[in-house]
Amino acid sequence: VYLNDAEKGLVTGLWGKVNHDATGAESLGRLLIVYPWTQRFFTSFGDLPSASAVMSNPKVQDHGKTVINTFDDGMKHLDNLKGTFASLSELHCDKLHVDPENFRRLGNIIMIVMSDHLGKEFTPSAQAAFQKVVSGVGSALAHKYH
Ligand code: HNI
Repeated sequence: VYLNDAEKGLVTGLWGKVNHDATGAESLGRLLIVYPWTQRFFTSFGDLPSASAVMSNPKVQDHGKTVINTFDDGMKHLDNLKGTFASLSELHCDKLHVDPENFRRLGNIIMIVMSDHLGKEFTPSAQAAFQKVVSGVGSALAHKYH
């Protein structure tokens, strides 16, 4: 994705202000609640009978952290997202069979969670810059699909 210097500054500045682990855990939990059919990928997480059970599930939280740490890696390689996520794209396609639409869903949820955490600081310009990042990560993860 192409971000100009102002957008890069905006994105990295705000990303530095949010708690990454909390953002990852909350985002994955919300994905599983808002799009409940995504739970079928995560049978190893055990029973997820209610929204509060999802949000407090330690495996959901752990995996959310794993995902967001990788996302963080992407933030450091905005000029080469496709290369950075190439093998993860293969994994999600060939082994995990995750519909790539879910990358877009999760990206949008990450933005909602950031907006909640940052409040007014998450300005329209910040949202625009972040939308490029999450869309870029989503496309990179979908890139090796066949
Ligand atoms: Ni995803 C495993 C990164 C979105 C389903 N995923 C991983 C791992 C990383 C990762 C890292 C661990 C790989 C390994 O063990 O080698 N996933 C990411 C990133 C995004 C993402 C960066 C988007 C920003 N994954 C999604 C989505 C789904 C998803 C949207 C499904 C809805 N991922 C999985 C599943 C696994 C997984 C399923 C295997 C989990 C397990 O260990 O059983």
